[in-house]
Amino acid sequence: MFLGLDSSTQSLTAVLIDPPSGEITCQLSVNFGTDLPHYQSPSGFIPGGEAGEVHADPRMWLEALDLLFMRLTAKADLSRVKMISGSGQQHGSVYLDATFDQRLATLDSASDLVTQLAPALTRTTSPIWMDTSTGVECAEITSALGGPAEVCGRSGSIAIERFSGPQIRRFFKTQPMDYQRTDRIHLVSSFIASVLAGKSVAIDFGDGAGMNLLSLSKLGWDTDLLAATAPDLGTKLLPPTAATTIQGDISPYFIKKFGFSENCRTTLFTGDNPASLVGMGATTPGNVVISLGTSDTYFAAMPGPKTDPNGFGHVFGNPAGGFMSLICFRNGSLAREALRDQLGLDWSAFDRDALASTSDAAGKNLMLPFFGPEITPRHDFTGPVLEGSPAFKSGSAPALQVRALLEGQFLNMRLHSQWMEVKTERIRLTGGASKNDGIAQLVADVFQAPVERLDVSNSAALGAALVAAAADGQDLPALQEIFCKASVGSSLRPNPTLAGVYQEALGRFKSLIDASRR
Ligand code: XUL
Repeated sequence: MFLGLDSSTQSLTAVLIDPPSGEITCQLSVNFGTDLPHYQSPSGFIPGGEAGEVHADPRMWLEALDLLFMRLTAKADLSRVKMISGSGQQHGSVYLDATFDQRLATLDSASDLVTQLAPALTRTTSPIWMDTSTGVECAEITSALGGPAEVCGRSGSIAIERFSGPQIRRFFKTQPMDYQRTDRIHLVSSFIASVLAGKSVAIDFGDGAGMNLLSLSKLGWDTDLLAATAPDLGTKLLPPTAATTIQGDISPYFIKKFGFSENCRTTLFTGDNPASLVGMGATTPGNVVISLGTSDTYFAAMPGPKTDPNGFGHVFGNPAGGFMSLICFRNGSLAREALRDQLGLDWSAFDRDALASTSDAAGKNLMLPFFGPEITPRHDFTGPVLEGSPAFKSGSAPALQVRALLEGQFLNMRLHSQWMEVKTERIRLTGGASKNDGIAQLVADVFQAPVERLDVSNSAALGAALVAAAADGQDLPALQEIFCKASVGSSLRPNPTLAGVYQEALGRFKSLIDASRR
């Protein structure tokens, strides 16, 4: 059996797979808010941070690991696990002193992880991906490198507030003494991987690319970015490596305490988005995952390290080899719900009926679907922009607005993923709104690609379990065929007669965006 772990914002999840039977044997989570209430982090982070700071308590992640394994022992025979891999919420960073490795090497199974490892923390809390406090540091790194295009061309993203490099720089500036006594900096992923391996292990290319420090062309730390971020940073980071790299045997702590076998080995961990790419069965170029959530995300495998000339999208390492894009759209469900409430519609009217009753209007009216500031494209929109018939613009035909909003969201995704230059062959749709057949059909029509939906619920932890199996020599595409199947009856084909309609609408949509951002 192979075990995948995902340490996400709100929970730590385990997925155990048994490839010979094709079964997910066990799925289990520890919820940080409800299971570990003493960290006072109901949603996984410490509430009330100032000036855009959003931090989490790394001790909570350690305690969750002990608790998760304790619960797993009641459900599964952990001595059968051959390999463990995992993922973590991206960008979060953990700061440790020179005692960390010694502590890992001598963990006592009679005690717990928090008691033994917390004294090594040089920063008691960890900034996570929701943190927006590093605008100044982003500007400093950008100017040291000579502009955003340079940072993006090298690292796959312009300097971004939540990315670990700007966060490390802020730590160095605000707590220089603590920075100085920091011997090792980990991401959430490599921190948990290190605990399991009983030694500090490297950051992988998937999560490492979310730091504004990794050179995509060299797949090593970029010395200029390191220098622009903080002094001696290169000595505090291990050289980055592929996620499938085996680290060796699991730490004796876990063998003694939870009954893992002495032959159980562990790999590097990766970011939750790269792991999801694996768990959604989308690691070969041509496959795209669209996740419809509070914010919408679009991620897709890419053969080479191309970067977004506009600097909106991100490029990370693909755990299966090559690269992947991640493009976030802030106005996802936020915009869908805003329009629904504005028009006083319920969900069924919002989706199925509105789309079915307006099929004649496909691609005719345009809406820039931004109810507030957007990051793709980056602009402080104050409300949607409408162009089309008087009935549409006045709001007297609400169904037309629903159609234009959804079309606008998917045209915007299509427009802002063109820089990847990868033909979309199949879209795997996930997230709340993906269950809706009308919306799923619209995605197929706008992209002119088949759309599938999956039964997978913990795609990052499943992806990690598949990475573990792949590291053990199993064939990843064959495993994905088994574990990442489209759910029965969920597949939709595009309507080819709409190809020209949406191609033409895309051009008008782009002109409207360009005019609105001027
Ligand atoms: C990606 C990002 C989030 C985190 C949290 O850039 O910030 O998706 O990985 O899950």
